[in-house]
Amino acid sequence: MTTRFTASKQLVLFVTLFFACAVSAQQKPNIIIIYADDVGYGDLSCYGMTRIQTPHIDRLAAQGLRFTNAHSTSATCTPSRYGILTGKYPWRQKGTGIAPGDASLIIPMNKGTMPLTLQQAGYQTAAIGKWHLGLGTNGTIDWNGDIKPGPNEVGFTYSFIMPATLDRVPCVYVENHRVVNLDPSDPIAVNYQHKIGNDPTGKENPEMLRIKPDPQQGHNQTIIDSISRIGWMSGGHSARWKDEDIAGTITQKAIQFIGKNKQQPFFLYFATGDIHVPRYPHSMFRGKSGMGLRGDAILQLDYTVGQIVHALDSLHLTNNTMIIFSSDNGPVVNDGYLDGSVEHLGDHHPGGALRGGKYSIFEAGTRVPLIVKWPGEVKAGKTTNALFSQVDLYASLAKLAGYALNNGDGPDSFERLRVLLGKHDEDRAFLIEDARGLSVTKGQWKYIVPNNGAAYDKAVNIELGNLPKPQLYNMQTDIREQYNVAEQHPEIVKELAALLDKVKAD
Ligand code: NG6
Ligand code: CA
Repeated sequence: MTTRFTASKQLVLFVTLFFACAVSAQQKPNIIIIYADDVGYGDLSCYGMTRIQTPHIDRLAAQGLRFTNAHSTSATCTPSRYGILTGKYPWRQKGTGIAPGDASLIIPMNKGTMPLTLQQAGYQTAAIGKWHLGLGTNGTIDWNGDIKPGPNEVGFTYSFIMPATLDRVPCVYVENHRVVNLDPSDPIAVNYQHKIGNDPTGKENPEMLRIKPDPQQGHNQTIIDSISRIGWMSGGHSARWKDEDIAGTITQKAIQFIGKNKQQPFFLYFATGDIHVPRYPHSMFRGKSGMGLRGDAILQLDYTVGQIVHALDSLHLTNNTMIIFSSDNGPVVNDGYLDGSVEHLGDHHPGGALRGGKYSIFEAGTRVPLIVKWPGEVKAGKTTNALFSQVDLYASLAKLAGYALNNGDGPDSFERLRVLLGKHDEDRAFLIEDARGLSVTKGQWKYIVPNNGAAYDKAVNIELGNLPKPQLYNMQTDIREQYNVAEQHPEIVKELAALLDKVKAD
């Protein structure tokens, strides 16, 4: 009798605990960040693109919140990714510029990161897609053995990545610590100083190429999948990716991860290769946009977003999943390959009404699309002009997960969950962006710190915004940064310069 009583009490306790866990697990929303590459402010039809339609991304906006003044921390990829994942301005740390394909891991392992914090809050966490934050330590990566430290050492429980950019060797996927499909008898070697191995290069064998590199920009080293890249690679032939399969491959991995974790909270950092160069989307999209390969890549990106949304719908996860869509930096049309995108651009402005583009301290360098969808919690169809920075996602998502940041973690990340959920339109107190130099935006004013960089990059045809004297723009009346009013408002220049000095000293 006593035994039976105890057993049934245990059962009740077990059932209660089980439901308690199930309920609390359900209460924490899944989080997916879809981080596109080089998508400009004006590149999506919900942000004014008229030449092609991006229905799946537009639907996110129609069912969620669309930001019109959201920024990546930087005008290139590596630093923006560093900023979003660590909640720290990349310019605080040396070596956070565009990373070569054999760079060491630049995210410190002894500090909190967005994925680590979410993991501690009970999430399964995955990095799938483009990494470009370095791997290994001290300049050594064992491509044929365990590749670490990497994403799994900074908070991701699962990773399936392209190590750097699509235009940099090695052109292989790395799943957790290992190159996928590597034949040990054909080991990989990578070199960024000189040629290694016998694989043809773009320089020596241009007749083998499907897309010509721009002679002004290099990209004429080892040929992988009929496209020459930055850097030399030998071996690993069975592991090399096919460019047209990248989007499908990483989307499948993302959907598998979602399916596997459908009963517990998950965080997916899904970094697409689109629309970075070299652009060689699947034949489903090639030639379909009428805008050349860049437009075709936008169509592929949109389709990818649709696939993720569809997977969530079929698994009944839609209502409990927050999707954040954004881009790592502004647009570029010719970023090293003569792929026809310049010729087919026509009247399309990838940066919308904004000046500059990728690499630029002008607005189009970092003001990017940002859309948040979470049915029930985020009001459908709202637009906000709140000044917002991706560096704040870390603290905001930690708050969402019910987890307080440890002291010193995410030092530049402000908790702005209410703005992210569309419950408030408050501007960030100030915004700091970096390209070659730094800029500070506060309220209507944007101050660009004097610097000696080139004003214009001819190879990519982008105004970089560098000037050896102070620049001040009134973003409310002059969103295109046409009229430098620094001389008329020396007190504002002084105030913003002092603000920057203070933030630097923090
Ligand atoms: C640049 C490359 C460009 C691209 C970029 C990184 C040259 C001349 N240009 O250095 O092709 O790879 O780096 O892009 O090498 S990012 O979006 O990953 O920052
Ligand atoms: Ca990028």
